[in-house]
Amino acid sequence: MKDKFTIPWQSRPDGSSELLWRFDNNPLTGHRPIPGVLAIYNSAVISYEGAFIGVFRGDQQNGMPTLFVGHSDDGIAWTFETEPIPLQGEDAHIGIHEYAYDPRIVRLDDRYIVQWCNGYHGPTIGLAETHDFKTFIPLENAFLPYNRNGVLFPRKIGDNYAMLSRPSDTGHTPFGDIFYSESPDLTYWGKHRHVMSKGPEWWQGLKIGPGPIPIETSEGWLMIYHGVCNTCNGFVYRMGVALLDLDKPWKVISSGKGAIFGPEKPYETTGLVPNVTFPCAVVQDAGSDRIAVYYGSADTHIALAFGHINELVDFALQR
Ligand code: BMA
Repeated sequence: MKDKFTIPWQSRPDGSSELLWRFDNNPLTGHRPIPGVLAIYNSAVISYEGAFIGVFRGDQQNGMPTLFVGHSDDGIAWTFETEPIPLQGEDAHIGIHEYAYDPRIVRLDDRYIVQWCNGYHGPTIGLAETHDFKTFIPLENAFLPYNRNGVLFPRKIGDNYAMLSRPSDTGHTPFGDIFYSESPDLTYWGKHRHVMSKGPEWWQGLKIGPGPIPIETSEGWLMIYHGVCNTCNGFVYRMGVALLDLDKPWKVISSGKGAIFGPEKPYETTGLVPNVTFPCAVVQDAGSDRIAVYYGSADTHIALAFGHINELVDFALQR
């Protein structure tokens, strides 16, 4: 697998017309992946020094989620550090992380920025900077509570850093649209714009939230996102795609009709929270439009799916 591509990859199975297809050795992680951690899922992975590194959501024995670094040569077999990432800042308020979950990672210039849902009197967006995945410098929380799914763009838009997010509540948030914000310095955020509303399609009728770091294409920013519907048996999390304007990313060029992926396999329909497929990271092959999507399944596992950027763009453009 590693000889041919720079990412984990399997071709689309014969006879399949799926836009995203599953790795046939899913899931990548199981119950109690490291001592004192019940499950690792909804996590961020990035190519790093010829291999892969990640910041992983680990739900600890006491139920509180926090962040762990993981390493992998092939993006499939992972070794996790057993001590959580220390996230202490000099300012006591920056040091408050009642919990930390659903991380994303982006490379910006020569540094890596981790974004996650940070517990600071309710959920908001925590940020930290690292150069080596050993020392992490926490930055200011990006927004007031309550907010989840902070997802940075991989470059400045004009002169500013830019981030998607989903304002929320203190609980399981039975509502939610995607918003856009800008910052000159990753500290002060403004220029808040509405991007996309939940619905009208039923699969995303309750709420939506940005997923992996948006992918820049000639047609626009490809945004893979999660869409949630409410059923008599609880929330169901699926994935959709939309294209955002390259210069004004709060403008939706087009969004695909229908979900592209959802819970089907036992590791997606059964777990701590059934029926969840929650994308947090994409790695892209250096020489092609192939991508590997890392998603959390059933709030219990990390799983992998594969696709082609060009096909997802076509789907988003409904062509
Ligand atoms: C959301 C987040 C995700 C989780 C999902 C389903 O609100 O907490 O981390 O995967 O609910 O439980």
